[in-house]
Amino acid sequence: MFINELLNIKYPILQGGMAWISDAHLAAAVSNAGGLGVIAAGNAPPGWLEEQIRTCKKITDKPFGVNIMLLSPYLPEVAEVAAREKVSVVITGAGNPGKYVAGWKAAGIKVIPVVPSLILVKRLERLGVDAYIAEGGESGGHIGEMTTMVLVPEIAEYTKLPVIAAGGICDAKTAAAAFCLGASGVQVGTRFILAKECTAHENYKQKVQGAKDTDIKVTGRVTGHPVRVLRSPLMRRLARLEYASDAVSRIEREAAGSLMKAAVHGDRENGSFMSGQCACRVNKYQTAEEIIKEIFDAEIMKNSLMNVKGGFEI
Ligand code: TUI
Repeated sequence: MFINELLNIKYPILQGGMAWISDAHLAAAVSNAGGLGVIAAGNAPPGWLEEQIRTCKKITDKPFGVNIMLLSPYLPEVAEVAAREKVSVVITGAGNPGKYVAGWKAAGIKVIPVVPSLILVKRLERLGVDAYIAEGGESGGHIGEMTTMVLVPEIAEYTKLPVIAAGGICDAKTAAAAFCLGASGVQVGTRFILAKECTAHENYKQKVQGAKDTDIKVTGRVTGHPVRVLRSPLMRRLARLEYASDAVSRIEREAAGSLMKAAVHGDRENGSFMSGQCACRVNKYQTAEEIIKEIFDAEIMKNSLMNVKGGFEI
């Protein structure tokens, strides 16, 4: 099954949940354009999430999702807000969502965990999740070790559930490749940072637009939470700290709040500009609708959707 059928949307595309970047405005624009828009809860308090969900419901009558970041200090409370507000879909990231799945399912919510490896799929298979997002390390932010090219077919060959490919997907050719790898849908993050409806600070957008491949780095490997970011003064400080004897605590202290500084305040010195590798290929400011149409109207996508298991015509 393709995920547009599962999620009751027109195109098999999800917008990546990007903390401090994907709010109600971006999510509603993506949903109104026929994809699945996603509000990212990140580290935000439950009141913020509730307000965003209510705003999104006012701007769109289409399904949308909430991304729950499992390292959030407000995890129990934001998990409860998503259930109470009965959003269509909960996507989880940065951990094992095991103990929350039953509660969301009981609220009639579809649950789609991000999985960085097959081992997590094996643990989740019996819990009744609806699909997986196989997210390769080409993605922005917190990443696993595997590449999209290997992870997507590995998971698609193992599970009967739909697999959504993420990491490195930003246009028709990369999306078509994902369907060829066995995906039933794609998740696109970085490209939506340049969506006109995205409220991220202009400095963030400019950094994504101007990024060269050599500007895209991974920091924080020693902390156990590697994070892909764009080159910046903060990134250089964090990279140097990796060699300090008390690296973990110093990196965590220096990085705390830095994503908000970048996305909300556009702080070029102290901000963390998380981004996927495809930033070097993303440079057009477009509406969410233009982005989605450009991907799915391309001839290569039409061919790929028709040729892949039980294909369909958009
Ligand atoms: O979660 C993301 N991307 C993120 S979260 C984030 S906020 C943050 N900032 C600094 C440090 C940590 C988080 C920024 N970007 N993507 C989904 C994702 N999930 N990537 C990797 C994973 C993941 C990792 C381990 C999912 C499950 C997992 O399970 C481990 C286990 O417990 O089995």
